[in-house]
Amino acid sequence: MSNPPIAFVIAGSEATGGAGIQVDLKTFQQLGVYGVGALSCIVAFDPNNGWGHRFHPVDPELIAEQFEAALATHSVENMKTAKVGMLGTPATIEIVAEKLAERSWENLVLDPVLICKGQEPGAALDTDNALKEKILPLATVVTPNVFESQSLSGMEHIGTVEDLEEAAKRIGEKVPYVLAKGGVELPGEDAVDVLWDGHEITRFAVPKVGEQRVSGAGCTVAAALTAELAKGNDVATAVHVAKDLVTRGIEHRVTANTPFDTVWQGA
Ligand code: PXL
Repeated sequence: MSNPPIAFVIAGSEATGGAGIQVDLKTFQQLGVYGVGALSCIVAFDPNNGWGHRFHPVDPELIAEQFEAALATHSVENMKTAKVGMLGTPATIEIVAEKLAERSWENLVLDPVLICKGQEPGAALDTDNALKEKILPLATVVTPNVFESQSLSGMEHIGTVEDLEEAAKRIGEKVPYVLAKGGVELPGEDAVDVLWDGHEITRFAVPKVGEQRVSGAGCTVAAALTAELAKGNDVATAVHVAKDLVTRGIEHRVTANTPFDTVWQGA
């Protein structure tokens, strides 16, 4: 008997099930990948206050202990792929950068969670800057949404797919592969994501499933991409699988009392 492919994730817990490590592990499982994970923070939405974020970082020492456990359990040959989700504070970023650097990862997918839906942009500039400085250089693939693409590329405005492509190329000066996720944010009939591989742009377009944003779509795409890389697929193939899975998951979305429906990874 051989082991299934294994992927490691460091991410936050988001208790409603619509984002964070809950999404990552469900997505891994759906794609036949054994998930291993450490918690960076805990986010508890406040239903009595507009579902605002109540954010609680995990102590850096406890983050280090989780890395110690996970990395001792699965050797380098068996666990070569990692995903980085929400980190949340400069102290968290510092310890995560240090611990990630202890292993040489074949694939390191960074979902650069700068803000979550509902948070104020620019609320945590020091965190954004630490992420760019310490984690971005470790990534082999980065998966920014439109807002994050703007921030990472330094572009003033991204209003079209062409703008998103330009942003992906600029971010690509720092990371080998950039999957910039347009989702439903850009005008047009299709939800378009663009992949820059250092040489060329590939567009991944599927008809939008309604105009409403769905929570967890970005997390799901990045997690599915991670899972497919852990299986040994190349980045372009992995993006195809990720787009298929998230589109199906949005078509079969989970409705809830929260302002956003969420993706059903098991669809
Ligand atoms: O969708 C971004 C995100 C990622 N991770 C956690 C979150 C959120 C947004 O709410 O809470 C833990």
